[in-house]
Amino acid sequence: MGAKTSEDDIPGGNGRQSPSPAICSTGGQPRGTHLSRDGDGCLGDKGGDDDDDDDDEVGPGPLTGEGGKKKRKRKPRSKKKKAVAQSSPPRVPLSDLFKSGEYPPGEFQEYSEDFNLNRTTAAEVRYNGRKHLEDPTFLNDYRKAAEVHRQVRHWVQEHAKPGSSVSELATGIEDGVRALLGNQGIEPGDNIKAGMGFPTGICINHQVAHYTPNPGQKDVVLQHHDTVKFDYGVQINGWIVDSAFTIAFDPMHDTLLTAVKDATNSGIKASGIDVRICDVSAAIHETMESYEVEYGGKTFPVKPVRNISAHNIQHYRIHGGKSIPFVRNSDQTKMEEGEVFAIETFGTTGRGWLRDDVGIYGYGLQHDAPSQVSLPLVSATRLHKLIKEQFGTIVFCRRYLERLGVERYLAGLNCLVSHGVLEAYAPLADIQGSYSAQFEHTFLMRESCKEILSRGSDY
Ligand SMILES: [Co+2]
Repeated sequence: MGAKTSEDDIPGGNGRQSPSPAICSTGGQPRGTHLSRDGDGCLGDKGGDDDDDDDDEVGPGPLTGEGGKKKRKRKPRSKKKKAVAQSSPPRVPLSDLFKSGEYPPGEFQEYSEDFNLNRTTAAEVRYNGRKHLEDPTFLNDYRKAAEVHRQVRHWVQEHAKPGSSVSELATGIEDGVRALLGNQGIEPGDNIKAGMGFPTGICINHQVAHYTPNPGQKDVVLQHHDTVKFDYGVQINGWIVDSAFTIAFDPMHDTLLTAVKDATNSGIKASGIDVRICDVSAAIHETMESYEVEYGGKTFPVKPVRNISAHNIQHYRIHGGKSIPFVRNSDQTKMEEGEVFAIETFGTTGRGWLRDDVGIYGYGLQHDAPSQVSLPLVSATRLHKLIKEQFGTIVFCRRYLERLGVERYLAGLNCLVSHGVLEAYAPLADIQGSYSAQFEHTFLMRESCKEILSRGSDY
């Protein structure tokens, strides 16, 4: 999820016409199990069931021949069938796949310079902001959230096709995340323990960020020529993995996707302890503008989007207050040890400037809003209580309210927005006819290295 960096007052909607009513049979029944690819970690040395008697069942094939003798000596199989691989759609809780309770680390990336020599922030200030690092469960939980993200997106990447319904993909992602976390998020407090980090974003072509299907809307169906950006978050105990990728069915988009993926990786590479934001932005900008794309015999520069940014992540706060634009700037703010960053970039063939599209993406409690407010509507007061119990400051969408059985919430939501309790987020779009792409990773600035938690073999 991107941080919008500046206001835009160009009026008017920009709604995408959905080509036809959703007639789509995708998203159906489980197709049986599949083995995860490299990086997904299902069967890695830390994965699988390494805690008990039948480790040797997790092998390349059934035991035959001389293995038979050994087989007889084994304890009887447990009656409950063991899951050793993720299902499709993904429904096997990660706790069943990683019996040791230890989750695979992300990619370790060294800092390019030893910035430890010239720290500028007082040690005590840094320490106070990084107490989470002392929590022994912090890193493992964060890795688990990243593994959930990887396994769910594996399903998306195999499953999303021309003809797929956007709302089925969104609920497919959310059902997958909740199943893998082993938490359906229904009882008060459950969503706060673990769940979606923010509304699932599925943005097509000129829609750049913050579109999610809303109840009652006409469904959108993916087309062959689309670029589709999937941006979703997985959180455990308030630490959110924010990661996004773009898929396209038509190879004409290959260069656009490569450019943006490269720009994101340049931003991650440039990041480090005491590195200035302007230097990360410059690296992103330089990479992005080194590409051009060709559509229909015409050449376009890949423009970085100017009014949305990468960002740091704080506890239960998707946008932690630091913003990293994709264009050159003079921001001297430094990245610091212990911080979590979501480095994302967006490239577009349009103007590189987003305006609010029609509709609403989601809502989030203002993190500094008072917990008691006097509101003119009883329904708003009730809704406020429910939001605090169910989501806290996690950004949510209307679908997340409806699955909790909340009804007739619109007046209450509007009241909470107008009283400054809730912030509403609009979908963001470039000009009609343009194409855009996004890639995003979450990483932790550890003392000795960056750990790119959400890295996978896919991106
Ligand atoms: Co983000």
